[in-house]
Amino acid sequence: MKTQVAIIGAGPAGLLLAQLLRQSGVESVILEARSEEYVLSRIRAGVLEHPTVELLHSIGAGERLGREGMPHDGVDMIFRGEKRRIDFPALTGGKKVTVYGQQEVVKDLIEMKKDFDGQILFEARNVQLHDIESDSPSVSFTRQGEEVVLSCDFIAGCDGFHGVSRPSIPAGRLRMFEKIYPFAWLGILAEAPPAQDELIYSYHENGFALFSMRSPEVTRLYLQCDPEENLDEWPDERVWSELHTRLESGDGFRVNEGKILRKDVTPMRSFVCETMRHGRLFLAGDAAHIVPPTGAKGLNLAAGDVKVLNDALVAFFKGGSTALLDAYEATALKRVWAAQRFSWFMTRLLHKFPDGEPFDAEIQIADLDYFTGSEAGRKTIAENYVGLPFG
Ligand code: FAS
Ligand code: PHB
Repeated sequence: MKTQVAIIGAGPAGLLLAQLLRQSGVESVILEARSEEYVLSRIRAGVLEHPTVELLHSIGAGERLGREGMPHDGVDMIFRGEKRRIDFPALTGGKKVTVYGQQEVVKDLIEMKKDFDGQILFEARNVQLHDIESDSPSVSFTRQGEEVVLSCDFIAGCDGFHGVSRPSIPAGRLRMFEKIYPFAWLGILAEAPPAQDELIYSYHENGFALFSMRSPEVTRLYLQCDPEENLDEWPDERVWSELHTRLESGDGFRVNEGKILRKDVTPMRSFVCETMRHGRLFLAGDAAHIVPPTGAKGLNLAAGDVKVLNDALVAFFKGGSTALLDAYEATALKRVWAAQRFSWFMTRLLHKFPDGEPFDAEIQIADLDYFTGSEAGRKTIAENYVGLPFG
């Protein structure tokens, strides 16, 4: 097999890159370890930034998003029982975000790739990268019992945090940074109409809580919990009781209860691999970085990476220039660190730190009061939340 760009991973990064490359007539093959059913079943991000929405529309992936996506003009933040709103359009010259589940984005992009050239090979096992320091790299894998070799000009490592691409870079060349948080998120998906139209982020003495949604019928909710939390100790009754407690704000708001369809624990870390390029291998998305979801940045950061990578690959294939390829790391990392900063800022602002000192907790309250109480503070949250420009 031969292609121009071998893409490892059919998550948002890999699928979006394939669609962007197609617009410029660049061929790609996506190798995905899991089945299509599994990929489509993963419940992850929920908020699309303004630039991500525009990018999806620009590649023709915005039709269902336009119909089913829920535009949001702001978020509420609660602390000490008081609810304050961040008005996005007023603070960012009209920008907003759109709530549209990551699995819906993935579904739309899989359909587009299948309709175009069908070059998404699901259940590609034992993927291995070869000769990434040469001008003729390749990828070997097993599929339907057959050993296959895919020759290519470039490899895009879009295979997430646990993928094979980052470890394919010589250890001595990897520049990595990591911060592990002393808490996790217990997330539920509930068959219950969202009790209000906008998201709520809540700082509470019991711990952080987030009210979000997926559709007019489905509510998405998160509770700060211990990283080693045992889900058996969280029966539905306890989950709902804790959510009501942590989201209380004296305005009569109360989440609607319903059948819990999913319950899972997501650990929290900040991670950056600054080596986003090695030879003909380019990393994008979670393969290169992880953010705590408090800033709703993970999926959107992946979109930013692949926009920059697409422009660099197209410049090479169409004009033979390597300038943008050589600048990929520096260009992508500028936005990566800006998103890391905001995600850390929101995480530090809103979570209860188990070993924090009383002084730190008072500073958190003072920070919440300032960043939600002053226009300057609200503006810094709004402009980061709706999304910084790509590239
Ligand atoms: P992904 O991990 O989505 O995709 C990588 C793909 O590569 C997967 O399909 C995987 O099966 C495949 N793969 C892995 N190894 C492979 C191999 N060896 N060979 C072939 N294929 C391989 N972000 C938010 O903004 N908000 C959230 O609420 C949020 N919640 C999250 C919850 C969880 C449990 C997780 C894990 C992440 C969450 N994220 C959230 C972050 C998430 O949305 C990521 O940022 C986003 O999926 C990044 O997309 P990709 O880089 O494409 O990586
Ligand atoms: C979600 O809806 O899954 C979601 C929303 C905002 C976040 C994180 C997750 O910051």
